[in-house]
Amino acid sequence: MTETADPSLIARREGIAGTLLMNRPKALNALTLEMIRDFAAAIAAWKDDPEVRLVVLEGAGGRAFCAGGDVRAVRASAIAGDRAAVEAFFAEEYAVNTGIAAFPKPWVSLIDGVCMGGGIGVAVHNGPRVVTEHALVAMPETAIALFPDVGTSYVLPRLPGAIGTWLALTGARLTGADAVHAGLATHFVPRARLADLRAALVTEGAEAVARFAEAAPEASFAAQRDAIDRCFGQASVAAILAALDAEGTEWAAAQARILRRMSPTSLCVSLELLRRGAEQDLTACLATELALTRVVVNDHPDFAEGVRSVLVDKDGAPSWQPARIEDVDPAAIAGMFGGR
Ligand code: QUE
Repeated sequence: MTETADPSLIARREGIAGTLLMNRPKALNALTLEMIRDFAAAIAAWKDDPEVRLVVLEGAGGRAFCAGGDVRAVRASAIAGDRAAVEAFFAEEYAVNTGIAAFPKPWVSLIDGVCMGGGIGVAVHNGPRVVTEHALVAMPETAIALFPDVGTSYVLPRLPGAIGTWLALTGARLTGADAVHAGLATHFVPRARLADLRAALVTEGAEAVARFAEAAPEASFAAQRDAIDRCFGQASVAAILAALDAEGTEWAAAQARILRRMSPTSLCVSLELLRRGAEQDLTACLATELALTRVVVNDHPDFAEGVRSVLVDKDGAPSWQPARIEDVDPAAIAGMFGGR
């Protein structure tokens, strides 16, 4: 493992646990390639070590578990034409997702703050996944013209009804309780109890989670569950927008306005990816995602533009190509999936 004065992933042995602290608090613990390599090293070191009975994963700084991947750095590599750097980032990140899914012991994520994209990827493929009332869980990729990756193209189609499609296309922000009801998290524990839970985990093991868990408050989207399925269960982005218009509610109008701000290409790629993901295992989903990163990140202008508008210039005014959902060419989307 990389040893520096202020490591971005702090791996320790505490009691019967291996503990991992994502430690880039100013960047909401967004994953760098260095952190991803340290994850891979910890997984390799601990998976067959009988003294490590579980892993406890958390984020430093009190505001975030993990905001995603270091997409600013990925954008810089793409703009520089450094395809090898782009490939290394996603290939190694997705290999870590695979390693976590195959990790033969509990992989306990303590999600007490922002958890988006790549942060979901280092938690969702194993468990338990504990959220607090300060968790904020989202898949915001369509805002930066990426797509639901890190194996979420396997996970999202398996959530109840059309919740996964709704999350992926709109980037809807879930509370901790929402994440439990959606199936992304497994247990709700108030922040005030989290330090005691952590102490119990490293002495007793993952069984301690059940003792600290409380009933999650009602989902904020409970009143919209049927509308989510009616609208986001449609076969195309155009049909989803038509169904939202037909609802005639303030909620549906707000969802349509959100979709109209996202990259039109990304909406179409993401919907197709989720439909395919419903039929594939995790390994196949990650392979499809990796192939997609090559064209979406290197060859399409929307990714660099989306990261610019959300994270670099923060002007919230991306210029998409094409700009309108109606102008996305279905053959271009099929081409991004290799024409298959
Ligand atoms: C979509 C994303 C990411 C995002 C916003 C999106 C993402 C990511 C971050 C992020 C946020 C705050 C930081 C940071 C990164 O935001 O992957 O370094 O300080 O890492 O709309 O996919």
